[in-house]
Amino acid sequence: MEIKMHPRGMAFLIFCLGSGFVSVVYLNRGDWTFLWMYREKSQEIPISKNQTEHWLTNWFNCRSQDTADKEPNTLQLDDWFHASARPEVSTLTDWSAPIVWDSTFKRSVLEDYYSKRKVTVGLTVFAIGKYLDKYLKTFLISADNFFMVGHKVIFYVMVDDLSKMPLIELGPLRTFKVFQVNKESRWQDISMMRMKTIGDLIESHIKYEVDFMFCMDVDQVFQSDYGLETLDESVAQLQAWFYKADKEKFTYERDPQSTAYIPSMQGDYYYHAAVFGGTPLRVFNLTRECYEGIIKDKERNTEAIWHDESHLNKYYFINKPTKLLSPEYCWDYKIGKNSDIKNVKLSWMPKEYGEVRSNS
Ligand code: 5GW
Ligand code: MN
Repeated sequence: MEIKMHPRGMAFLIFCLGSGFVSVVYLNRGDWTFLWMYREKSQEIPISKNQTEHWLTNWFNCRSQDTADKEPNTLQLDDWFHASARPEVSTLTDWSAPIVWDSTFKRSVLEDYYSKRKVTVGLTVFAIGKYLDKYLKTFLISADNFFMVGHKVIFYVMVDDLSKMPLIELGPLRTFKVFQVNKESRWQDISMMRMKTIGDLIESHIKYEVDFMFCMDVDQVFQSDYGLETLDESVAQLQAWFYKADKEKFTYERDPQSTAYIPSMQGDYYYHAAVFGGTPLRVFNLTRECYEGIIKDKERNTEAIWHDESHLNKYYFINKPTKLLSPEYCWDYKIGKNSDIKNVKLSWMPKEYGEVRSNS
């Protein structure tokens, strides 16, 4: 028996059990892992000590590469993010979270990092009542074309009528899972109950299936690549109409009776509830906190001014997001020409409230 300390600090215990096979036991971060490596009996070439070492080193390097590949957060901000690439806009929050604008990221570095890790990204979307007829097909076709191209994606689609699910053919690496949900009678509740349903879905499916996820409104359309640069622990979207506004203009909930209350002159940004994301765990925490806030408000007979969005803003005020997306990631063309907006990745569909909200 030989005991070797690997330069990386792992202890190798090598048992040579006859000439038939070699068994390696190694200590990896406190877990004992047993690996049996068989050497073909027919191979009569004797393996010298040096050869064994060489082979083991190669094997170890592959293994440690493999293990490193599964460790999150080994990519440093400087590796992929150029904060100074867009000097005319703000690219860092005061808690040092990147604000991702077009051309602030090195796509090849991100592709290399996440391809090795074989990430799967989830995307939840609700299409209830007239929103199902009007928006879902366009949303899904555009997401198929532009959302995380080249990576595994699962679309979680919540509808109130399964028979109306548009049967579109998705590209490779994409699948959808369709769920039937009840239609709430009040429209405010359709929007707010998404927080409850998303949390339940994370527990039942999403946490087992994806590494990162987004939750989006259906009344939007992808316009160009919406990629790996958007992935992080906790991701918030800057609301297009407010990204340059002063704090006191933000439409936060200002009534102290509501759990979503943010006092005037406080807050960081006004975030858009049409897009939020992160790891399943972080999104789960967000949806549960928002849902609890919504329920407490109902018990107090109050309702926040912008419903789930007010609660989302309160949540991100308390729990700072680790990444922000510029308004290029959820742009409203109605705002008109704006030189900050270089490349729109997702845009609002025209609001035809008279049509889609009637009888809903
Ligand atoms: C209906 C009437 C008023 C408000 C919302 C709805 C509604 C929302 C609906 O009837 N069906 C539906 O599926 N929704 C989901 O909630 C859609 O995914 C929609 O994108 C999301 C948020 O509602 P929006 O898009 O009308 O909200 P805003 O903030 O974009 O105006
Ligand atoms: Mn919307």
